[in-house]
Amino acid sequence: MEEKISKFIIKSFFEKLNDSLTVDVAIVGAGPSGLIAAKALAEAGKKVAVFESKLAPGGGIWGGGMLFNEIVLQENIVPILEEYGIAFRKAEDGYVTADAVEVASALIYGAVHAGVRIFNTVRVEDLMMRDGKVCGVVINWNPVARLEMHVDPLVITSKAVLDGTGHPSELISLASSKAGITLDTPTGKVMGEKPMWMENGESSTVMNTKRLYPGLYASGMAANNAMGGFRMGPIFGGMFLSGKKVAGLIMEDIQP
Ligand code: 48F
Repeated sequence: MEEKISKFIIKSFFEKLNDSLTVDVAIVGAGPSGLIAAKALAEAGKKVAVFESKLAPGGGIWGGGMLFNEIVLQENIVPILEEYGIAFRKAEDGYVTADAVEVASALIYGAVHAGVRIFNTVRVEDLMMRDGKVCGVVINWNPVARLEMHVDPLVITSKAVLDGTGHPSELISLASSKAGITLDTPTGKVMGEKPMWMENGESSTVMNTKRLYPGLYASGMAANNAMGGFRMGPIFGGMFLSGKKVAGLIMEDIQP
């Protein structure tokens, strides 16, 4: 019995992994913008894998503001909440609140249900580039990285890579520093996130969501860090719209 249970897990997991060695879109980071982009792309028929370094996907959603597990969204996001079946409560001045745990779990389920493969505890540690284009990600188990074990990684090839790693914009930063490429930012480099300014941060997150190099896109706080946008805390409308926007940009670029 015990042997069979282990075999079932190994077989199913390796079927998933094998089938994800080449995807249309590799998304790095399962925060709100990455998860929303993943679902939209999968629903449009794209093969999508999400790599998340933590055990639990969901990024910065779970803890709401300072561990008060409620998040705030603008009323124009209500259609997206309804798309996911997420309950919300009206606040004042055009805002609604939602339970952070419900939002995180709905976005995760929404992506997986649409056909996205989420690989948790997997850290993307590098990019693959050919002929002036990003064409894949280099992965390893996050515990391997954290314990600084000297273990070589595996590679996933893709038509597009989305940096949804949040505040550090890890892949964009890596592409700039290691590969020395010129990003599509005002300076050609990572601009760095500006201090807290909620209103401005919300709109700039959507504006800053873009392709920064052929094959390489940024959403959410990664886009803000790359483009020098403002920080905005536990208000999430910008993250949702950023995910939708980047999915559209990627779809335009990778249409067969
Ligand atoms: O930061 P995060 O939630 O991404 P986001 O979509 O949303 C930001 C908001 O949550 C919040 C905010 C709202 O106003 O400001 O911060 O921009 O999630 C990023 C995810 O990426 C994972 C990380 O564990 C987190 O779950 N991640 C970061 N680096 C890597 C990674 C990496 N190298 N490989 C895999 N996952």
